[in-house]
Amino acid sequence: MTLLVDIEGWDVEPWVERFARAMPGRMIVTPADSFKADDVSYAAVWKHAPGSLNRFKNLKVIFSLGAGVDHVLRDANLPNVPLVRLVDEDLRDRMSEWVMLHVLMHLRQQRMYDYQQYEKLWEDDRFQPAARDVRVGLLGLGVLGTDAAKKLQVMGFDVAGWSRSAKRIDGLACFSGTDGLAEFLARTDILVSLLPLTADTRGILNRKLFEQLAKDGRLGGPILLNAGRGGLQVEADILACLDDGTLRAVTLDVFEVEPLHAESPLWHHPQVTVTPHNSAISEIGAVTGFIVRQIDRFEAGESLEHVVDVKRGY
Ligand code: NDP
Ligand code: OXD
Repeated sequence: MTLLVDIEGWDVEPWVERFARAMPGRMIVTPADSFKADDVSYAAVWKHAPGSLNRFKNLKVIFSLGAGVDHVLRDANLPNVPLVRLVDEDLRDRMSEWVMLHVLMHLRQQRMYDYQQYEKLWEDDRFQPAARDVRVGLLGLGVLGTDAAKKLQVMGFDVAGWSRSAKRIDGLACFSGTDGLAEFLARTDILVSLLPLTADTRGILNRKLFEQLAKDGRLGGPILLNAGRGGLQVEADILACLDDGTLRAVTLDVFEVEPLHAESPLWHHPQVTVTPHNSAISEIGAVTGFIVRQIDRFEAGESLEHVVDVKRGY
């Protein structure tokens, strides 16, 4: 069996090396190598060229090297084989760290204290609300959203979540579907987006949604964090809503176009914090370990885990 590692935008060599170490005796190839297309049984991909997987007639499984699969499903000519997405504790914990960091940064107004330090200003008279008085809402209660929600609860925040299907999670106010969205938004001071990018969620982070966020919160206006995908957000609306006070501040890890272009006003907006799509990286050892386990299961006749529902889009 041959494993094709097809990566755009990251250095492929360390991945090939790690797969080769983890799967001795197997062929690990990249699209740039010469190999027999018919020998390829598995493909591990990050942003492969659409249409390029069709020539592998004996392909059995496609593995996404990330938790999101929009980069795979944008391929309209995808072979009809199972698509497995990454579910991994390391990635999950990294995402929760990022969420905690930025929720706390907004709660404790750290950007303002950075500025004060720079200006040598000793001013400690600003109002500091308690975490219990701040309502955080997770858009998406999947693997990542649920873990972040639980960790925010430990810090004392008043946490709710929104998902497609109805859920019951201890101590968490759960809302679902289009019907539950308005009520969820109306009780949210800090909105954390951990949704996948699908036909239903594209552009969901827009003015209409921001205007439904709580207006009576303790932070002086609603705050948005998005680490889901850039395609969820309408950046022109985010900027206009920051300028007219509909939003107080945002932290964005993902963008409509990545890398974020140099002219984007998001870079230098005083109420915007930018991170370069690294809230939760795919750590090579953790990801290759996950894929090797899935291949072992598959070859032992067991079912694959975390197979994507292609129709649903995640
Ligand atoms: P999951 O599939 O486990 O969870 C997705 C959640 O979104 C589910 O709760 C699902 O609802 C909900 N959802 C999907 N569509 C809708 C909809 N139309 N309306 C309401 N809720 C919806 O995904 P993960 O938690 O593992 O990952 C989420 C996303 O995070 C990934 O798809 C990826 O885009 C992004 N990501 C970003 C990273 C980064 O570095 N910035 C790193 C890793 C992931 P239900 O539970 O009912 O199915
Ligand atoms: C992912 C990502 O989907 O890194 O895992 O964005």
